[in-house]
Amino acid sequence: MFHDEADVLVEAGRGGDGCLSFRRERYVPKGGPDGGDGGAGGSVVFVADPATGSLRHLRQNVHIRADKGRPGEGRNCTGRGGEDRVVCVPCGTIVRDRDTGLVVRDLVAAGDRVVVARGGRPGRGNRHFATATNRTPRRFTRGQPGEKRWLRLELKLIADIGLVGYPNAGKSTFLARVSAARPKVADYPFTTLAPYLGLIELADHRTLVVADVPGLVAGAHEGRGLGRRFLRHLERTRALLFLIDPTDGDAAEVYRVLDAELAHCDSGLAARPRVVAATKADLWGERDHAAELGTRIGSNVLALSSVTGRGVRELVARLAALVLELR
Ligand SMILES: Nc1nc2c(ncn2[C@@H]2O[C@H](COP(=O)(O)OP(=O)(O)OP(=O)(O)O)[C@@H](O)[C@H]2O)c(=O)[nH]1
Ligand SMILES: [Mg+2]
Repeated sequence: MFHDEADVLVEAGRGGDGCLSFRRERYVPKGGPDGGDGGAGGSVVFVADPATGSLRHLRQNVHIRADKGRPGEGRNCTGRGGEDRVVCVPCGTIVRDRDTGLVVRDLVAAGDRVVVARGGRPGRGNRHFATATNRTPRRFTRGQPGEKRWLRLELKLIADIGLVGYPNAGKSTFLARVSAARPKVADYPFTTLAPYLGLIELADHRTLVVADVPGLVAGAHEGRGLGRRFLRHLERTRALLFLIDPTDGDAAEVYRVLDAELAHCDSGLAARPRVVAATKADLWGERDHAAELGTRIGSNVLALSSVTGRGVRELVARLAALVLELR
C-alpha cells in the first residue's frame, strides 16, 4: 500500500461564547456588567517533519479537529483558548484544498508550517455592550465556528537523485550498499512498494539524498505495473540514476522503454541530467555489458555490482560531481 496520498477533514475549534454576568458584591449596588470574552478556538496546523516518512498516520485519522475555546466567565474572566492541533507530515507534502484543487502550501523544508484551519473567533462578554443609556446590557455574542474543510495531501519526495529502473534491477540493493537505508531486497519484482529516501554520506561530510521508487515497466504511464503514480517522486529530483540489469532482457531496449515512460511525464523528467549504470556485473562472465550498452545508446555506462562493490565508488563520485554542479 502506498502512503503518499491522503484526504483529511480538518476542523478547527469553535470560539468560546461571551458571558452574560453582572457584578454582584455587597455594598456595591448595581455593579456593572462583568461578563468576560470567550477563548479563541484552536487551529489545525501542519508542520513538515523530517522524521515523518509517509502519510500513513493520517490514513486512519481522517477527521482532525482542534480544541474549542472555553466560554468567558463573570468577573471579566476571559475563557481559555483552545489548543492548536499540530500534525507532522513528511517534508515534500503538498497540501491542497480538495474541492478547489488549489495549493494551500507546499511544505518543503523541515519546520515549514501552515495553519490549515483557523480557530473560531471568540464571543464577546456583555461588559462590552454597556452604553450611557444601557448600563445593564444583556447582550453578548457567541463564539464563531472554526474553519472546516477537506484537504488532499500529496507527498512528492525531494531528493538529489531519483532511481529509475525495471523491477528487480537492483535499485534497493544499490541504495542499501551506499547508505544506511535498509530497504527490503528480494528476487521478485515490485519488492519496493512505497518510495523512500536514503542518504549517501560523502567523504567531505556532504550528503546525497536518493529516492528509491518502485520499478517502472513498459506502459507505466497507462497504469501498468504500479503505474505512473510513483513517477511524481522523481519530479523533484535534480538528476536520475538509471539502473539496468543486462542479464534480464535486452538492455538497450530496456533503456528505451524507461526513457519513453519518462517522456510521457510533462514535468521535464526526460530532460533531467542522468547517469546510466548496468547492474549485477558479478554475473556477466566474460561479456562487458556496460561497454555494449554504452555503444548502443551512445552514452557512457558504468559497470556496477552491489554485491562485489565493483563500480560503486566511481558511481557515487560521478553522482556527487553531477549533483554538486547542479546545486
Ligand atoms: N548478483 C547480484 N545480484 C544483485 C545485485 N544487485 C541486486 N541483486 C539481486 O537482484 C534482486 C533484486 O534486487 P532489488 O534491489 O530488490 O531490486 P529493485 O530494483 O529494488 O526491485 P523492485 O523494488 O522490485 O523494483 C535481489 O535478489 C538482489 O539480491 C548485484 O549487484 N549482483
Ligand atoms: Mg526495490
